[in-house]
Amino acid sequence: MKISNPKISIVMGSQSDWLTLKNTSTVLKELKISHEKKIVSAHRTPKRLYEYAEQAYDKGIKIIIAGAGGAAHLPGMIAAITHIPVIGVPIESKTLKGLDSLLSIAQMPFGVPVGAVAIGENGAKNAALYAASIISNYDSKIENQLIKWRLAQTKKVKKTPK
Ligand code: RP5
Repeated sequence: MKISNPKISIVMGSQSDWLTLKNTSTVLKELKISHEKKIVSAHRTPKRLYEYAEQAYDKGIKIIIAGAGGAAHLPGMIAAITHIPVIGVPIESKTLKGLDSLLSIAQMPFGVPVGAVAIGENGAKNAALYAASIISNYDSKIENQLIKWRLAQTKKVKKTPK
């Protein structure tokens, strides 16, 4: 996987989020989309957060997929600093099962949008597919990969249950 010029950046608030976000990386690899992976905590590493978000555009990043749990302000803070589209993945938290993460990510006030996907693994996988759909608008190689991926998924669905 070539990561010298990644189109997508996967960023997470903690190492513990990787268990979920590695599913995003897996789907992006299936689609042959170059991506980088970073840990940036909005509250534990605020300077790193600013640097990361400020530099993303100049690095050529087209979409940021940001996963965070609990008071999940990472995606919103990144979206506040850069105009690159941010897809937020709510991590399933221990105490509130990720409802806290989902609401923190989805309830952005007017002016700074974050696209929210489902809580946990499904959301992490869909974030990759959604990002691929957006990039497909101007990248025919990725569009072809996405169409192939979707066809393979359709073929896997049996007509009758076993
Ligand atoms: C958030 O706090 C992270 O996104 C993570 O989901 C949650 C818990 O972090 P750890 O205590 O596991 O590092 O910032």
